[in-house]
Amino acid sequence: LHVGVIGAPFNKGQRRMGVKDGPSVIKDTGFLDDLRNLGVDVTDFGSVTLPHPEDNEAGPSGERWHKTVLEYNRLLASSVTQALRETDLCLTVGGDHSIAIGTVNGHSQVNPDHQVVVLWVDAHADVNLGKTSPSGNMHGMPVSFHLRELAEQVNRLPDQWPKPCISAQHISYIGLRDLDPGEVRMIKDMGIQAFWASDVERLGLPAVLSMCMEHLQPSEKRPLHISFDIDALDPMEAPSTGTPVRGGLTLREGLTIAETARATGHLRAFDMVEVNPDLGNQNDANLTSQAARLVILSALAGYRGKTQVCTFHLNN
Ligand code: DIR
Ligand code: MN
Ligand code: MN
Ligand code: MN
Repeated sequence: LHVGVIGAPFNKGQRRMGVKDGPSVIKDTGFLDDLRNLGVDVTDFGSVTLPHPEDNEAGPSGERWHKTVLEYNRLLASSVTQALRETDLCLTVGGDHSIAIGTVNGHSQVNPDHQVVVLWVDAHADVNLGKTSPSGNMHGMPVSFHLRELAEQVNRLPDQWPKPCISAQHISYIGLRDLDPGEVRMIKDMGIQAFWASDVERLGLPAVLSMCMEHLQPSEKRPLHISFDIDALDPMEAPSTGTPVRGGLTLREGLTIAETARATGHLRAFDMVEVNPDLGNQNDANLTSQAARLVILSALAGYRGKTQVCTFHLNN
């Protein structure tokens, strides 16, 4: 496996500036060397940053930093596309979750005959429109930019970037527990497959993952993209994040999601977002960046505590 790694130290999708340091604290865990030691071929593509000063111009529906968020994501998207032309899997480390505007778009640009399918692991649905968002923060909106069903309702850049690239049937959620009223309605109206934290409890994670994979059908022509918001995990295990919500997934469940995605053989892009080392104390920051490291190592190398999980084990 050859992995391309991109840093996305971006924080204008929400109001807590420390999330910009997510990529550096996650890199400081040494996960790049861990991946190499686990036999993964790693190319570090460095970080994507805007070449000009940021512009706080809001969008037509009050989307905060609209222009900056979208311009940043256009740059990021081209890096993701480039990384995927040269490697097998692109890992993007954020930054806030608005960076998934660029990662999913960039992944979709790699091969026009392929349909990207997305597993969104998050306490939140991130499907707000400008007009349904109570906060105006664009990290709560990335999914809306990608959905064909919402194409007419999203405010894009003047040249209409980004174009939608998935339909409602191409995305599943796991871990939901804090949605805005407009988001609940849109998910229901579009028929998006959504497993709340309570569904994981009720049905068990293996059943939930089977239904997700059955629904998304990842394959050569349906490359899998995982967008993993660290706030999907319970704040006991990942406290340093901007919008923690209690009653979340365990780290063990996060690792199982990552391993199951890897075992499909069709995982092509992975986003790790919303680690903010400024929030909480040093121990909180360490817990959170280590949780991110372990989820990444599981997704890319099947690592779980010194032992690489083999496909045989997962299938039996
Ligand atoms: C909320 C919070 N739904 C919003 N979203 C977050 O601002 O749109 N996403 N925190 O991760
Ligand atoms: Mn190669
Ligand atoms: Mn999110
Ligand atoms: Mn979230």
